[in-house]
Amino acid sequence: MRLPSAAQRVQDALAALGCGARVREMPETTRTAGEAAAACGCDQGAIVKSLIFRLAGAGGGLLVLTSGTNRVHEKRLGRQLGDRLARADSDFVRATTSYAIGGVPPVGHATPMRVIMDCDLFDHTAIWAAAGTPRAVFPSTPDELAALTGAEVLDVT
Ligand code: 5CA
Repeated sequence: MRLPSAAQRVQDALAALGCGARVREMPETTRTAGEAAAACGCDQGAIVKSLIFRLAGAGGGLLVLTSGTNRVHEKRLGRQLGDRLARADSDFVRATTSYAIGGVPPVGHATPMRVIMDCDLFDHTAIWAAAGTPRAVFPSTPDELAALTGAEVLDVT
């Protein structure tokens, strides 16, 4: 089956990283973590939210991979990183990742970014992340995702 070009770019990025995961286009929307959990038939906590923040001090983006049921404590995470996290608007997200909000994947971005991963994702054996479009996802495991992204694992809540 042919993938939309944004999802194919994620599939290509995974392959280039030596990862055999297969991107799937779901029949239903996976735009939000709740919708993605319903479509994948998994716990919402096993959905990976790929969130982009702006580093107010250093400039540039920060990718935070968060469990689908968690909220990032921006002040606390900023303190841990020695910077201040600002909300990224949709233009910033598109410019830094080359994907639109709702389909931002954890890999294959336009700009390499520092990556933080929520330690709560390690409570799940199988996890699902967005793959470029609001209907595309790919399966992974916490260890694999951390290796693929070079993430630093932290408590982000
Ligand atoms: N495909 C799903 C699940 S894999 C997904 O991408 N979920 S998500 O949570 O990672 O992406 C939506 C996130 O984008 C929201 O949690 C929110 O942090 C962010 N977002 C949504 N609307 C905006 C907006 N207008 N500006 C900035 N960020 C936004």
